[in-house]
Amino acid sequence: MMTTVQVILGLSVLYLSLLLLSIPSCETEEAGCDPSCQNNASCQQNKCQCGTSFVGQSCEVNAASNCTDTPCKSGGQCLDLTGSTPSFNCTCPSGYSGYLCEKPIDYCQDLPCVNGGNCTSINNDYQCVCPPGYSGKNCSVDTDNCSAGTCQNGGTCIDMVDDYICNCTDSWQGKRCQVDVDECETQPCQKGGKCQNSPGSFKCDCYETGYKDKYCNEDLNECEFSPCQNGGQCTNSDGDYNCSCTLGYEGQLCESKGKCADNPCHQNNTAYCYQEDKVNGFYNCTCKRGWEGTHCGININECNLNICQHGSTCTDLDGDYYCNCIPGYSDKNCSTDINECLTQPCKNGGNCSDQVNDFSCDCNNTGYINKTCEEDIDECASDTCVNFVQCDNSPGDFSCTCIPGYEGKRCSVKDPYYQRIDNENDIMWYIIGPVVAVILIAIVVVIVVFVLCARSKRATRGTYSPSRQEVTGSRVELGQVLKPPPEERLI
Ligand SMILES: *[C@@H]1O[C@H](CO)[C@@H](O)[C@H](O)[C@H]1NC(C)=O
Ligand SMILES: *[C@@H]1O[C@H](CO)[C@@H](O)[C@H](O)[C@H]1NC(C)=O
Ligand SMILES: *[C@@H]1O[C@H](CO)[C@@H](O)[C@H](O)[C@H]1NC(C)=O
Ligand SMILES: *[C@@H]1O[C@H](CO)[C@@H](O)[C@H](O)[C@H]1NC(C)=O
Ligand SMILES: *[C@@H]1O[C@H](CO)[C@@H](O)[C@H](O)[C@H]1NC(C)=O
Ligand SMILES: *[C@@H]1O[C@H](CO)[C@@H](O)[C@H](O)[C@H]1NC(C)=O
Ligand SMILES: *[C@@H]1O[C@H](CO)[C@@H](O)[C@H](O)[C@H]1NC(C)=O
Ligand SMILES: *[C@@H]1O[C@H](CO)[C@@H](O)[C@H](O)[C@H]1NC(C)=O
Ligand SMILES: *[C@@H]1O[C@H](CO)[C@@H](O)[C@H](O)[C@H]1NC(C)=O
Ligand SMILES: *[C@@H]1O[C@H](CO)[C@@H](O)[C@H](O)[C@H]1NC(C)=O
Ligand SMILES: CC(=O)N[C@H]1CO[C@H](CO)[C@@H](O)[C@@H]1O
Ligand SMILES: CC(=O)N[C@H]1CO[C@H](CO)[C@@H](O)[C@@H]1O
Repeated sequence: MMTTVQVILGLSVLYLSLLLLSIPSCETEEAGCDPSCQNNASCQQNKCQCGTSFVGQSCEVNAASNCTDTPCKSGGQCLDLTGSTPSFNCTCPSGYSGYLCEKPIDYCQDLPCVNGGNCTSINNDYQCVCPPGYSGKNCSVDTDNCSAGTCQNGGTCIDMVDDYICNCTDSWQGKRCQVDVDECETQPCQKGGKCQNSPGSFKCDCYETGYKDKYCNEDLNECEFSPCQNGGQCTNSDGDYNCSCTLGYEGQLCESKGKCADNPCHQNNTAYCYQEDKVNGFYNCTCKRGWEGTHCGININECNLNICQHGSTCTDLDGDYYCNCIPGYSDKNCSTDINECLTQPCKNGGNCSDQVNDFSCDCNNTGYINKTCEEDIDECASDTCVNFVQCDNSPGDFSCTCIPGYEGKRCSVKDPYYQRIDNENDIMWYIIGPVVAVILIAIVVVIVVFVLCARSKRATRGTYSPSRQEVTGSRVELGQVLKPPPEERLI
C-alpha cells in the first residue's frame, strides 16, 4: 500500500515538474512574432522589443552598425549618424517602412475597399476586387443597372444592387414589363359587353347592350340615333329604349305597317285604332262617344235610352243628342233644376225659396208685399191702427197716433195708469183747490200790508222798508234773468 501511494506521489511530482519546465519553453516560443525575435529581444503584441542595442523587425541588426555594413533593406538610402544610437538612419523608398526599410507598407490596412470588396496591396497602392453590383476604386460605386430601355412599355426602373426592378403599368407584367396582361381575365366589361384584349390594353364591345363607354356601364341614349320609324316617339331608359308608334304602325321600331295604317275605322268617329295582331291583321276600332260598330260607323240613338230628363224632348244627332229642356231646367240632360234664387230676386229682406222655373219671396214682417217684396204695404188702408187719431204710412212701415189712454204700435193696448186718473177727475181738483186758496190768501196779505204802509208813511220814512226792498230786489232779479251775465256770452 505504501509503495502505491509513493508511486502516485512520485508521478504527481514528475508531472508537476514537467509542467513547470514547460513554462519557460512556452515563453521563449512566443507566438505571433514572425520572424522570431533575435538577440534576446522579447516579443510583445506581435512586435519584438529590441531595446537600445539592436534595431530591425526581429532586432537582428546591431544599433552600432554603420552604413558600411549595409543595414538598410529594400534599397533604402543609408546615412551614418555619428554619436548617436542607432548610428545610422535609413530613408525608405516608397512602399516600405520600418527602421531598416524591411517592411513592405500594407495599403489595405485602412480597409479602403467597401461593400465587401477584397483588398490587395500591390505596387505602392491597393486594389479592390469588388463584388457584383459595385465598382470604383473603393467598390463604393453602386452599378446602375437601370439603363434606358431596361423596362419596356412605360414601366419605371428601380435600381437595386446588381439588379433592377421594373414597376410596370397595369397592362404589362414580367421582369422587363414585356409581357402583356390579359385584362379580360378580370372581366372588366359590364352589362354583357364583349371583352377584347390587345397588347397593353383591352376594349369592351358594348354593341347591342344599350350601354356605352370603356366598361359599358354608361347608359346609351339610343334615341339620339332616331331609331323609331314612321314618326314613332322614342323614349330612352336605362339600357334600353322604347318606340311609341303612331297610329297604324307597330313593331319595336314601328317599322311595320299594320291594318290600322289603312284607316279601316271611320276616322271622324274613331278615338283609336288598336293594332291587335300583326300576323293576322286583326284590329279594333275604339269609337268616340255616340258611335258604335266594328268601324264606328253606326250612330247610337241616345234618345232610346231616355236620357233627357224632366220632360225635355230628345233629338238624336250624329254621334250625339240634344235635350230641349222645359223652362226651369238646364244641363245637357236637363237634369239640373235652375235655382232662380241665385239672382236674388227678393227685395227688402224677403226670404227667397226656389221653385221649378220660379221662386217665391216670403215678405212677412218686411213691410213690403208682392212677388219680389218691392211694393210698400199701405198699412193705413187696412185696419192696422185701432183707437187712433191718425195713421201715417211710410215705406215698409207705419205709425199710429193713439187717442189718450191707448198705446202700442197699433194703439191696441190700454194704458192702465192713464185710465185711473181719468176716473177720479174730482180728486184732481182737491189737489189744485188748496194751491189756489194759498195763492189768494197771499194776495190778500200783500194788499193788507200795502194799506198799512200807506197809512204810517211818515213813521217809516228814512227807515228800513221791507216792501221797497222787495220791489227793488225783484226788479234786479228780473233784470238778471232778462239779461244773462256776459261770462256766458263768451262761452
Ligand atoms: C565602420 O566600422 C568598422 C568596424 O566595425 C570600421 O572599421 C570602419 O572604420 C567604420 N567605418 C566608418 C566610416 O566609420
Ligand atoms: C532618419 O531618416 C528619416 C527619413 O529620411 C528622417 O525622417 C529622420 O529624421 C532621420 N533620423 C535622424 C536621427 O537623422
Ligand atoms: C477610397 O478610399 C480612400 C480612403 O478610404 C479615399 O481617400 C479615396 O478618396 C477613396 N477613393 C474613391 C475613388 O472613392
Ligand atoms: C474575397 O476573398 C474571399 C476569400 O478568398 C472570397 O471568398 C470572396 O469571394 C472574395 N470576394 C470577392 C468580391 O472577390
Ligand atoms: C448589372 O450591371 C452590371 C454592370 O453593367 C452588369 O455587369 C451586371 O450583369 C448587371 N446585372 C444584371 C442582373 O443585369
Ligand atoms: C409603381 O408605380 C406606381 C404608380 O406610379 C406607384 O404608385 C408605386 O408606388 C410604384 N411602386 C414602387 C415599388 O415604386
Ligand atoms: C314601351 O312603352 C309601352 C307603352 O308605354 C309599354 O307598354 C312597354 O312595356 C314599353 N316597353 C319597354 C321595353 O319598356
Ligand atoms: C270628317 O270630318 C271632316 C271635317 O270635320 C269632314 O270634312 C269630312 O267630310 C268628314 N268625313 C266623314 C267620312 O264624315
Ligand atoms: C278586339 O275585338 C275582338 C273581337 O272583335 C275582341 O275579342 C277583342 O277583345 C278586342 N280587343 C280589344 C283590345 O278591344
Ligand atoms: C207669411 O204669412 C202668411 C199669412 O199670414 C202665412 O200664411 C205664412 O205661413 C207666413 N209665412 C211664413 C214663412 O211665416
Ligand atoms: C547576444 C547576446 O547579448 N547574448 C546574451 C544573451 O543573454 C545571455 C544571458 O543573459 C548572455 O550570456 C548572452 O551573451
Ligand atoms: C206693383 C204690383 O205688382 N202690384 C200688385 C201687387 O199685388 C196685387 C195683388 O196681389 C196686385 O193687384 C197689384 O197690382
